[in-house]
Amino acid sequence: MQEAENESMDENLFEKSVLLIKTNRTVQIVSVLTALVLLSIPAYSMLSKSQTPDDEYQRELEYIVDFDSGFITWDSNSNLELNDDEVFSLKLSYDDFPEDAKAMNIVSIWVYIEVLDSQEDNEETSGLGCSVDSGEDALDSASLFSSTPNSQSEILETQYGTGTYMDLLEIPEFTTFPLITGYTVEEIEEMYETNEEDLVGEYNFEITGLVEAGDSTLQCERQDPSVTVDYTIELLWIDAMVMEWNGDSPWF
Ligand SMILES: [Ca+2]
Ligand SMILES: [Ca+2]
Repeated sequence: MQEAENESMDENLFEKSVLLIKTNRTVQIVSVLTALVLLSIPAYSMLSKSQTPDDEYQRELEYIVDFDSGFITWDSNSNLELNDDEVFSLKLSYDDFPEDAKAMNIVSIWVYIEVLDSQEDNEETSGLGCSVDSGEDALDSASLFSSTPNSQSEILETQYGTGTYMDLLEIPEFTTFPLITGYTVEEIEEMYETNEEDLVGEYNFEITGLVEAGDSTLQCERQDPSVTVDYTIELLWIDAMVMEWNGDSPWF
């Protein structure tokens, strides 16, 4: 009889609680919030787990970067003969990269020209007085215009030889360099890698011959038909190796 009474009381209490929840707005809100908090505990745990990957601890460490690097020839000509003001134009694209270059991390282009006439000019002389006084060669020149897909361009001019690097990767700068800290190894490696979309586009190279004949002398005419240029276009690749700094590098 006592048990039946207790069961009856429990049922009444339960019904009253449900009724209270149904009728009391404050209790409803508190119940909903409690449920949300309970539901969000596993969700929050999963979220915080995904935001702290296994390599997160690497940000606390210090690193140094060492590089392997090398050049792959893209185009060259050691005997490009140009008349005065003649322009040799070369339009290339990423598709024209050598196959082995496409597999490497290309970070820069090295362009070089050399005026071969500065060693042995091909000036011609004609006239009766040439055997007495033929005059002297005048140095020829060549100019080089280069542009890359990342809107870099440069003009060089030389009587001998000159070259330039056209960077395709913005080399990262660290205030703590040569030590690097605050990043994971993967993040540092990515900073030293050129994205393929930064390589796609037009690469233009124009070499202009600037021919100069020496002054003619009495009864000896001087003429210079051409200038011969040697040019080389090389692709510079790097492979960055990120190593944890252990305090005994030979660099210091
Ligand atoms: Ca000359
Ligand atoms: Ca010449």
